[in-house]
Amino acid sequence: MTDLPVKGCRTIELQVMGDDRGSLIAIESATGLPFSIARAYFIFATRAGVARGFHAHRNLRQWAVCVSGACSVLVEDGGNCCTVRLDRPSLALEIGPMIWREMHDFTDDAVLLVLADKPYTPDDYIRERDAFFTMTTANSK
Ligand code: T46
Repeated sequence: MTDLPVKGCRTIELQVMGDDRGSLIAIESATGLPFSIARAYFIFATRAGVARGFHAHRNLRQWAVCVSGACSVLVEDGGNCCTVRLDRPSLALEIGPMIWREMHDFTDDAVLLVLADKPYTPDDYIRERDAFFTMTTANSK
């Protein structure tokens, strides 16, 4: 696991179990997932040049894995920012609460699998960047 300069975010190298039939990766608490999965979704067929996200969550933890192809994820905590290129199925990105995220540079074959610790809750989204920064600044005082 590698902590990122952004609070509550880290990358995790997942163990690949391979044999002469191919490869398999398991994600569960025993392999480092720090929450119970309440929801899984995946993003695919993203059109060329399209970026997604542009929001934060008040109270959500997620792991994102690009199980096919590649995409980039920008994460920002209100002070620090970094971009992770998810380019292999063995690399997971953990995104904690109160993190602004933007996903971009999807390859044609990208499938971004996301595991979340809560059900879909529209009220949990912070979609205005200025409001996000106001909230993170207030929390850091
Ligand atoms: C996130 C990033 C990484 C649902 O009905 N249920 C769901 O669980 C989700 C995630 C979405 N939706 C609906 C809501 C919208 O009508 O699917 C549509 C697309 O969702 P959204 O525009 O929020 O997608 P992204 O790619 O901007 O963001 C998603 C997640 O919403 C978000 O939580 O962290 O992926």
